[in-house]
Amino acid sequence: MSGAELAVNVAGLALIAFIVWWFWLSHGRTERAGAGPVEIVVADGVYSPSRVEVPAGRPVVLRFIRRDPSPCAEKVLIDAAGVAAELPVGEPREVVVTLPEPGEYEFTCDMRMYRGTLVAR
Ligand SMILES: [Cu+2]
Repeated sequence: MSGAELAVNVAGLALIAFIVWWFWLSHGRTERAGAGPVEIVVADGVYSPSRVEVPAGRPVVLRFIRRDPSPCAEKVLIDAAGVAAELPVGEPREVVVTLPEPGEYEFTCDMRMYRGTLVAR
């Protein structure tokens, strides 16, 4: 293998590592609800954070910030909490959620392309 080929391979591996990090790891963080609202950005097909820990049995404010103008992102559904909210583009929309029982609850867009999890503890 020549030096040039080696450099190309190393660059390729670095690119793959970056893509893996970007698509899976950078968006896969968990956020724990504190005193204030939990901000969830809706962009590029993912909720960030996509896992949010909330206290069970207490109301929590989720502040959705939609950056994705595509119709796919226009609604957020949290079935377990009876929430179906329209999200305006670029304007924060707060949703109050109370999950009575500990457990994991999904939140999604209308088409279930955007997916996130609320972890009630
Ligand atoms: Cu969608």
